[in-house]
Amino acid sequence: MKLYYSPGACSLSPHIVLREAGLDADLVLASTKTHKLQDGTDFYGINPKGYVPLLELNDGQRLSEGPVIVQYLADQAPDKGLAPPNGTLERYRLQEWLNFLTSELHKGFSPLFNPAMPEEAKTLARNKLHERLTWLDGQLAGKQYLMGDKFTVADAYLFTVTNWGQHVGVDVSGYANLVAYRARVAARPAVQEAMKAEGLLK
Ligand SMILES: N[C@@H](CCC(=O)N[C@@H](CS)C(=O)NCC(=O)O)C(=O)O
Repeated sequence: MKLYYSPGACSLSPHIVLREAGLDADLVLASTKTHKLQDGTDFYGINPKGYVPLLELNDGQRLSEGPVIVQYLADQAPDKGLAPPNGTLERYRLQEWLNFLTSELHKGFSPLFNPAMPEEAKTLARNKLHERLTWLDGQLAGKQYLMGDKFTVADAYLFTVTNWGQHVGVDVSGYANLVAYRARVAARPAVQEAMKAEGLLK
């Protein structure tokens, strides 16, 4: 398999999941700014949507959309328990988290990375994110991970998007449960390895 990624972008989530699952994949850097690979190949020719993450399967088929990719990867290593079995209510609970993370948090952060976005709009985006993070912090009370005691693919995603706060003026240090949770996730060997491989940690 191949994972097209950009350092620290939302593709860090499937990257972490690959390592948690013990699966093999080549990492291919695709710039989110130039939309080119390192050898100059136009990334739009590989993913017409132009964004990472993109997973190329061993048979050459390509899968996009982070929340789908992480579930695919989890299902390749069912013994690792990174996603509850398909068809169970718990699987829908996981999807409930993934959908929240992608539409409310991930895409809530996106305007803050856009240099053309007016400051007023950024303030509104930050306020909305704080509303979501306040709720999320309450959900993490008394829990090791989003789904309870077990790390799932949703945790790789939440960790990834909340890393962005420091770069775009969304201070998460006041959310005590989230801070403790982030430290717990950051300490996982697979997370450390993925961050090192992306040059995010020394
Ligand atoms: N809906 C996509 C969104 C992916 C996305 O927003 N990727 C960003 C990085 S976090 C990106 O590659 N942006 C560059 C672009 O859209 O041109 C998903 O959930 O995977």
